Amino acid sequence: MRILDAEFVQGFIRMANDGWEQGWHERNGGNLTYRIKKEEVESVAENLNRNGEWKAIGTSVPKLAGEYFLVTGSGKYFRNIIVKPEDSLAVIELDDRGESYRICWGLVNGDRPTSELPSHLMNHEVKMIASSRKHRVIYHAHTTNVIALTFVLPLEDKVFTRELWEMATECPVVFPDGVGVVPWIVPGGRDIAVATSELMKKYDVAIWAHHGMFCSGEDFDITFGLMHTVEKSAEILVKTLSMRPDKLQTITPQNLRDLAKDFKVMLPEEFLYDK
Ligand code: 2HA
Ligand code: ZN
Repeated sequence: MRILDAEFVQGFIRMANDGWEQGWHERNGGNLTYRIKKEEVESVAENLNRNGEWKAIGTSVPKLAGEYFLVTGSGKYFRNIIVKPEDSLAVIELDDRGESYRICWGLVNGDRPTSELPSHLMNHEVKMIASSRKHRVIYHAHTTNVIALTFVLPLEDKVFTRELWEMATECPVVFPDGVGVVPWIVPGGRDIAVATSELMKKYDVAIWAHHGMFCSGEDFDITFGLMHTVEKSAEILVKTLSMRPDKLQTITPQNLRDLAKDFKVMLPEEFLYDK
């Protein structure tokens, strides 16, 4: 099969373009990676070159040894993915120790995978284990309203989780584990990768202060939907705070407990504190 006809490639391109249309990917902002299923790798095998040069990932992800990923390229613009995917994207293979990768397809103009490859792969490793191999998508976007909130709310998991849950009734159901917050750290390196993957053991969402968000999920719909839900909730909070700094009424901790019961989700009590 022609690789661009494969359903997982089409789904990846659609999700990337949806993110562009949301306004989350100015210039070369953001990155997306997908852990390809074995049968999907086999279905496009004739497109893959296995003679590329091995390059260091910059961190070690031994549990991901031998896995294949579809990834965005470093410096590539999300806006261009839909028109020139073979220039913007790559399929990479990891070596048998999870320390190096090689490009098997794409990046035809000789570029590198996303600058956030260490963060993506460390998050993939953590989420693959935590979800019994179900999670396959890691998405980083520059979501405007979440970023704005990182200037005015304390950078604490319990504050962001509770505020975002209160802003839309669907939120506690969509992200019942809450959200984690990473303080400002230089992007692209191992330090931010370690801090993010530590939070991802507990959450599917990590907010990077003054930068953006990381989301993890089983497929493109779930992961895009998660990013979209969190960012929409942040937008409502920004609007609310802009109208008046205190809320006249809100969804209370008891409302949240009642919601959890009916929707059969577990909301940790640590987020249901009295304010
Ligand atoms: O430019 O978003 O975090 C890509 C990024 C780096
Ligand atoms: Zn970024």
